[in-house]
Amino acid sequence: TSSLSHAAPKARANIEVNGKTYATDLMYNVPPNVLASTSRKLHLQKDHPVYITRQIIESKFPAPTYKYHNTFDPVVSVHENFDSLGFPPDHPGRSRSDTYYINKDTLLRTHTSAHQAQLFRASESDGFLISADVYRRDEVDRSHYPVFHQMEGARVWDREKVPNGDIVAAIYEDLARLPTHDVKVEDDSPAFDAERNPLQDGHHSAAEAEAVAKHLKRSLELMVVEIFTRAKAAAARQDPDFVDEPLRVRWVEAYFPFTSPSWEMEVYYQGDWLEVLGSGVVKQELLINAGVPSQVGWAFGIGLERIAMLLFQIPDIRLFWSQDKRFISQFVGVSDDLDQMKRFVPFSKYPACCRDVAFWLPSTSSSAAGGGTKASSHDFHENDVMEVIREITGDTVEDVKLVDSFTHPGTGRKSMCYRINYRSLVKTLTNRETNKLHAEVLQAMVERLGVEIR
Ligand code: FA5
Ligand code: MG
Repeated sequence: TSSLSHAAPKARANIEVNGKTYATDLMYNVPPNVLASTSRKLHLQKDHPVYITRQIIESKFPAPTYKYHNTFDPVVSVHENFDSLGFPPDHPGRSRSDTYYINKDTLLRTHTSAHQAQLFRASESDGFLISADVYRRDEVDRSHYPVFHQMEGARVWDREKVPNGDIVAAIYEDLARLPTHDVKVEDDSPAFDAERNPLQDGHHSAAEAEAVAKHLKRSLELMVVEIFTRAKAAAARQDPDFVDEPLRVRWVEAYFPFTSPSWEMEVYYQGDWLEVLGSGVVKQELLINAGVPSQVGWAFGIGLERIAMLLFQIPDIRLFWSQDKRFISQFVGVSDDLDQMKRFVPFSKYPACCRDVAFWLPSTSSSAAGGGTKASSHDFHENDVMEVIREITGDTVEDVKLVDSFTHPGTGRKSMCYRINYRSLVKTLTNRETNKLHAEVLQAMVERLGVEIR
């Protein structure tokens, strides 16, 4: 892990992803460890928990109504990832501090929604599911990793194909074909919100949007009930005395540029509400732009690791990337027989070693009105710190937290202090190893971020 070069992601003329070559430019910001993840495809690796989770969710969205797409390439255009979905030009998600760019027009998809437009246009089925790896510059902790997996789902009805053009009747008929469940679902969110989540006036009647919402919510509730039923069975298989808490689910209003109205589903888990997915009524502009203006429908996007962590009680997201037999061997055979599924039994947790890094941000002097100079640090972004740490330490850091920040009253310079929690998943780190890694982190932060260690 300590042999990685300190150099910033090299501006290379060309890079290769899954056998295809792409030209880079000044926007390029993909570190080698992230680029290497593009070949892993955990969702296609039989018996991997991400694969098993995909399998279970797919079982609740059956073919041929839903068509599955699991091999879309992670390299997409800025247009597909953002423009086609109605992201405004100044949306923060577009920035280089949040998104991995290959070049100014091309990036590693940040979500599976990047493929919505192409599938609406293809219009091969009433519904689809897309599972894929997605990429985001983000913080370092037990539930965040720069690569994770999402599943996108969508279902449409066509005004020109349903009997009498009656979308509402057609949706309620399909709804009546879905099973019911007896889980208590809290849903206080208003049907519409005038500002954030208006009815798409001129495109849908309120009754149509509400029918779509009902079908969406029931479909996803059935999915989460299946997950929790299987999770409880897995726990009981290991521990006959296992007592299950009743599943609690709630819908909360949300905002996405490509759906209205929109909701997130949250599940009560270990004392807290956990967001598992985003969803909503598809914005009609997307369907119009895809050449299918007579269709109406819903879409959702779910985090597969987040569901897999609930399903198997996997405590740390880094484990998904582990090639350690002690991890992999626990899931062997499950893909072929889901009724064999057991909870993950953590192997020993190795001790943690904390080190702090305190530094002054670079001061970019600019002439102040009075002729003096004032420090400013507008270029600093926390994700840059996170990425340097990940690149130098590999998967050896469990989390990184900001513990202090202040601005010097005299010089106006800003100081930050981060606490890095070193803990390997596979061995006990010696003090010497930790010190060596930490020294490399400090050096890389000075070289790459221009900070001054305090
Ligand atoms: C989206 O990505 C939207 N594309 C979802 C969507 C699709 C909405 C279709 C409407 C219609 P969001 O950024 O909230 O939304 O991510 C969706 C889910 O991905 C989250 O609920 C969570 O389960 C998972 N997720 C998000 N960020 C991370 C992360 N850093 N690590 C692991 N899982 C994550
Ligand atoms: Mg979200």
